[in-house]
Amino acid sequence: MIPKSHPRYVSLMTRELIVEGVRKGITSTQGLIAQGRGEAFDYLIGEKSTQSALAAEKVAAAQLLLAKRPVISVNGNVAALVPAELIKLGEIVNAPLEVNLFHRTQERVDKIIKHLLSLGAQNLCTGSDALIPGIDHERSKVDSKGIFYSDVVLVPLEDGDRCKALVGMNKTVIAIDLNPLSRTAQCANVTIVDNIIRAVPNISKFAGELKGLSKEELKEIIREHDNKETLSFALNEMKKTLDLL
Ligand code: PTJ
Repeated sequence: MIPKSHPRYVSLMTRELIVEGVRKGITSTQGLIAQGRGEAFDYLIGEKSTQSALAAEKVAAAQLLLAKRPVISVNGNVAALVPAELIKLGEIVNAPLEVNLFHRTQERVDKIIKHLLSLGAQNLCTGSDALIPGIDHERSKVDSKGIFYSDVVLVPLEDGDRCKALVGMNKTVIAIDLNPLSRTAQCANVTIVDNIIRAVPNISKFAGELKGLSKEELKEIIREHDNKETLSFALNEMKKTLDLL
């Protein structure tokens, strides 16, 4: 039992969610390592949403609202950490959730789908009848009416070649990744360098606020965004934390 008074309560409870995800068969054991890597980067941004993260989260909300066929990709880590929050975001921006795993087993896909349904998810893409070209591993398997057909995809938390392949398919990719140097972070159209536990509620909040804007106003928010600049701001924010030590 972790007491609420513990100075690292939130971080420790987040870790517990991942451990619980592994116990339930939702999260891969490799997911534990991914979480540890994320924690290290989270330390470097002060475990809070930085200015550049908030700006990227607003752009992500605008992209999702403007999309014709947005999809939210779900893996074993995010299914353990923010399932209800992803369902809520999907409802706000009218995007289905699609389970897409790197360490894919049909058993784990089914368990994650069941988990999302038990939390009230109503809009799910569950097929795996299409392949993302250029990927030689299991993450290439997608739903022909979901990720394959989408124009904007939110890919939380992965370090792989799928992001590049999706960009190659002319999709707009929004990545959430605490590591600004990862391949996914570097090749996404919009990179949010923030912890998923803060990023998803922030995107939902911005989407709620921006919902009344016109298409032109949303496009203007997107036009002002420069992802290279966002990544360099994120690295600078990390450097500032180190300089303070
Ligand atoms: O469930 P699966 O089989 O699809 O596997 C999911 C993982 C995450 C295990 C798989 O995609 C993987 O191995 O990812 P990597 O290569 O470890 O990359 C994960 C990235 O997410 C790293 O850059 C981490 O810094 C980052 N990360 C980890 N935890 C968080 C995070 N970013 C945001 N919020 C987090 N909580």
